Amino acid sequence: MQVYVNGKYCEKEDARISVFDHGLLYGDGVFEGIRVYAGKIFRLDEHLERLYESAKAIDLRVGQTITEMRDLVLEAVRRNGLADAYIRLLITRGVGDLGINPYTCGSSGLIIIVDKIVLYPPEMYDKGLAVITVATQRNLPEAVNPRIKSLNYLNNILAKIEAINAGVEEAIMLNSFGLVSECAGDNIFAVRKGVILTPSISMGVLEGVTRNAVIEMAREKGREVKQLVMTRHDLFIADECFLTGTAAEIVPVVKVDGRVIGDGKPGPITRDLTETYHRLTREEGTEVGNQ
Ligand code: PXG
Repeated sequence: MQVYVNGKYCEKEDARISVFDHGLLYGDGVFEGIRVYAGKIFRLDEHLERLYESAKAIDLRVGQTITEMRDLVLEAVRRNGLADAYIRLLITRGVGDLGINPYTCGSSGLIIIVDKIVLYPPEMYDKGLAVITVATQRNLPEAVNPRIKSLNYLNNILAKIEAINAGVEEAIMLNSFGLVSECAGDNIFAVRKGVILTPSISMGVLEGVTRNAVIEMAREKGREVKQLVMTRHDLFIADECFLTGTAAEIVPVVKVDGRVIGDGKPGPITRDLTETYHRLTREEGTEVGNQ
């Protein structure tokens, strides 16, 4: 594996950064998780756009233009020679003094990891997940806005800890009004009477690339999609529920806080969207090429 770290490629064991990088000291930075399917990068430009928007929001001045970043990502994938992979792209604030002042930092840091994708067990997709609502609230948009995909994931990690300790794999997080926002590492959807529902971005949600793809696919199929205010009640009475994310893709949810969703099995709309999503990820995308 060849990891790109601040201008150089190195072996995994040698992929290191300074302990004075504010990315490490304060979680001051932004990142993306991107998939490569059959030699094509899925929605690369959407991921890059979100990365640069996240950087902009925290006034992180990225040392590369978006076009240069695109070329660096393509080069990193090519070098690693994997047709199916997961790209972790990180921009850190860079090396600075020990104080939190980000403006003491020099140039931004850049790390590109291209690794084999660890697929979730097939049972998770066949049987569906049980999830719970956790006590840890999603960050206030007025604090660290969940729209920023920042290197500081403690809010999500605290939620994940609660879920794991309760014996389930994912946590539903509510915002400070007690409304459904998203899961620790995925967006959430419900289906009721054929209509697809998901919390609107203003509920304190990351605008997931997979979320956008699902909305687009569903509308192309002629389905109504609503982005709205959702409560736990909307999940309890849903016919279907599923989660979306780059790594997990589309995962059916069959139990929420002990309530069985629909008939307790992944629903037909979830299965249909999953099939279409698989086709989409294999058909579209930016060719990595081999030059
Ligand atoms: N919400 C949050 C909070 C996320 O972190 C998503 C939604 C889905 O977004 P995309 O663009 O991927 O459809 C994410 C992204 C993990 C892990 O190990 C998950 C994410 C990022 C990093 C690690 O579970 N999910």
